[in-house]
Amino acid sequence: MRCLPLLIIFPKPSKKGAVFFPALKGQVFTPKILMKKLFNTQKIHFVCISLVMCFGFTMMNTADVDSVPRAVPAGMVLIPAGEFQMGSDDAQAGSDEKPVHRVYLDAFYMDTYEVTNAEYAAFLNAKGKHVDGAIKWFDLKDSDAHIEQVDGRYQAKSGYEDHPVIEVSWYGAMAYAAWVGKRLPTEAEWEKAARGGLAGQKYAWGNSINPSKANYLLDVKDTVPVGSYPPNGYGLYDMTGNVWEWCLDAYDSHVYTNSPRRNPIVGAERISELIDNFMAVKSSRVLRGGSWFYSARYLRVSYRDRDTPRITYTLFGFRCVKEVTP
Ligand SMILES: [Ca+2]
Ligand SMILES: [Ca+2]
Repeated sequence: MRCLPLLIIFPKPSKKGAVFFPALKGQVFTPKILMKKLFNTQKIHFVCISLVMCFGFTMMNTADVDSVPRAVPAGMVLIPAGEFQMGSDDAQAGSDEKPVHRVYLDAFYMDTYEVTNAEYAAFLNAKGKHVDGAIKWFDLKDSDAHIEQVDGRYQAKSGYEDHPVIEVSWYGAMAYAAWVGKRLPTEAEWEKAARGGLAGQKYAWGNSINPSKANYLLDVKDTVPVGSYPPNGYGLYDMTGNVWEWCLDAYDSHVYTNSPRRNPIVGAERISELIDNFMAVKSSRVLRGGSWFYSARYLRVSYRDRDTPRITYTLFGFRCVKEVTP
């Protein structure tokens, strides 16, 4: 649209270098006659003024477009707005993955990697605690935990700095997300991101899986540093395997039968309402993506797991998203 004003009055090329100006009633000019007319007719003055105004308008409009903030936050990937097919009807799909249905999501940013032990330790140090009242954010005493407390400071255990944090409850994931100015993904956001722009595929890259593509089925028997396997089509790592990832939503096995078409969230009217009151949440929360312990069926992008938000487990971690603001 920015080019339209220029197209309306721009002279059309003609034979032998002559030009045709609609504003001058269809007269045809050679360059020599044109130069003479340019300084002698009021009509040409009008054309010149119009050209200057259109140039200014074009530059102003270009500046508007370029000034729209579109910088992707560090460590995140832009997942574009649009529809995708959520759920699965393949032979391995559970009843809660059906029916396949269309969902529209606004654009959002998603963490490139699962949140690491080093990142989570920084959060615990900032808060000076790993328990909030009676609720554990992080299970420091579990021998599986990869964060320890040394001289009152939290730190990743040696060699586990870049591994995904585990032994973190849903509350602990929510509190971390708020601290970094992000939030957990909705279940729909997680699945769209995991699909990497592909439609109807089992995994983040296609329909087949082997141990070169993801950390699963006890191939390594532990978490691995985030980003150890190839990314999906959106540039996201470990959406399949390594650790299960907490989502924002309550788990509802029947929700796909009447899911809202746009930006669905389960268990609250609005995302902001859920975030503002998250410590009061009691119902099970969705987990996605499978883990290093699980078989391929559970790593499918449409597979839906859930657990109580209080649980801290050796296979559960998370990553965050951030809304795109104009
Ligand atoms: Ca994962
Ligand atoms: Ca535990």
